[in-house]
Amino acid sequence: MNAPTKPAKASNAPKLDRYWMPFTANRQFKAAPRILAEAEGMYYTTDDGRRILDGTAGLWCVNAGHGRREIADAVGEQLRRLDYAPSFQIGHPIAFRLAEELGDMAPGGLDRVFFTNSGSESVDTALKIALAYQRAIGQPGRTRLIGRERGYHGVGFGGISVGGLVNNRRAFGPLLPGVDHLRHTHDLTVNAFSTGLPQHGVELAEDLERLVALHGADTIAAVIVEPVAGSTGVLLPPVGYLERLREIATKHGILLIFDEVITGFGRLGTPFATEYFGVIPDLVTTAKGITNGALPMGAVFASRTVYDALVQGPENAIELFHGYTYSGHPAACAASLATLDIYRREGLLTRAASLADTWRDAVNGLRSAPNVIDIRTIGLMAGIELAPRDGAPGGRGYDVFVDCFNTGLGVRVTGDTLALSPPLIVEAGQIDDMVSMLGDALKRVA
Ligand code: PXG
Ligand code: PLP
Repeated sequence: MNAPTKPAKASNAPKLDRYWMPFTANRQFKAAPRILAEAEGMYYTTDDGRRILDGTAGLWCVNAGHGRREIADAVGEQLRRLDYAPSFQIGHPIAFRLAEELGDMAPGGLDRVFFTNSGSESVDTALKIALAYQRAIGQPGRTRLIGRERGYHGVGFGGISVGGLVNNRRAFGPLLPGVDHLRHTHDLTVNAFSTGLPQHGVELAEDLERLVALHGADTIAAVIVEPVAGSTGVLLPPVGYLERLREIATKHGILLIFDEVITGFGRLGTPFATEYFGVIPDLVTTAKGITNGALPMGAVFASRTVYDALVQGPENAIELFHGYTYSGHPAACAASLATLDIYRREGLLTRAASLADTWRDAVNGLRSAPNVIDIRTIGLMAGIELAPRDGAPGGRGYDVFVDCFNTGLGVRVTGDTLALSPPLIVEAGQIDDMVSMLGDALKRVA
């Protein structure tokens, strides 16, 4: 009898063609995939067993580091006790408990909490609340929404309308009507290599006055900005800029929305950017770090003024015709409560403050690396901007990203700007590792 021929080694590798990947060059990726299989602490492990130092907390969300058992256990327990319950005209305890806890730590005392499932949903929710609020206070003509160039507010129609990234907008038609944009504040001719907030650009807040003059304040419901713009390449607000936006918005009865989907939950060294800058908006959008990235969830924080204006009228009338099937999902609430517990126990919401100087100095060690034209840091966040290649913007940034991935470091790239935003548990030695790996990659990539 012939010995059976050895079967070809079975491959566990999944087929790649059916999954339409988000924000990905699908064909390029599938020709040379990068697959993460496991994660623990500060590291991912790839499907071929390589360790990758997570320089970006996943996508800016895994603030307490990977593989936190407390979160997994809380979610498992919750799913076994109450897997799902509707939140329309019915409640379940854990959503109230979470709102209570979030309210205690609310940015600027905005302690009324609306649950969503992502940053994009938080943004759409906040924009709708702003419109409904203006109507509720007898200003129904205020339907205009103001965003900012280079802003990223997720991918819902509301978010891309007020957003300011052309690639995210141009394929999708006319978007929401009645939207206008402030100019962005990024100007390397005057602000390159600033340490701390950029000194120049406070006058760009006067753009809001310009739009008021153009459209009339009585047509404008709200203005939304990221206190620090993340996705577009870590753009810090010029000194005095957010304060001035607040003043102008208040003067004209315009609600100010801070999109804290990235800056929320400790990224800057305060629980929210609202505290970092000492500027209190009317609405704050969050997501990502609210569950340490373990389950999808977002929350909008509203001031009592906004809430009270809307939650009135006949007691049997629904006050806000808005909500998601999974608003306040029990498992997401459990993940969030366990996450907040870790943040508190380990002091993570302020840890970035104690590391910010170390971080700034370490990342600024890359100043003289090839092609670096600016470095921006705040809290545990950094943008390293590279000169674009002639005629091929984005190419150099992408090549550095791939080189880093192949040599063991996870970075984000947007255009030719690399972003770093490690889990808030990062140690000084790991910061050095990140900078040295990135420095080596910059030397290799022409
Ligand atoms: N607002 C802001 C300020 C964000 O950064 C969103 C809204 C949308 O959140 P969701 O959960 O719908 O994605 C975001 C998301 C990157 C990157 O690499 C950033 C985000 C998402 C994915 C990638 O910069 N930010
Ligand atoms: N589409 C249909 C047909 C639905 O019934 C629903 C919710 O009931 C939605 C979309 C919205 O889904 P979600 O509440 O998960 O955002």
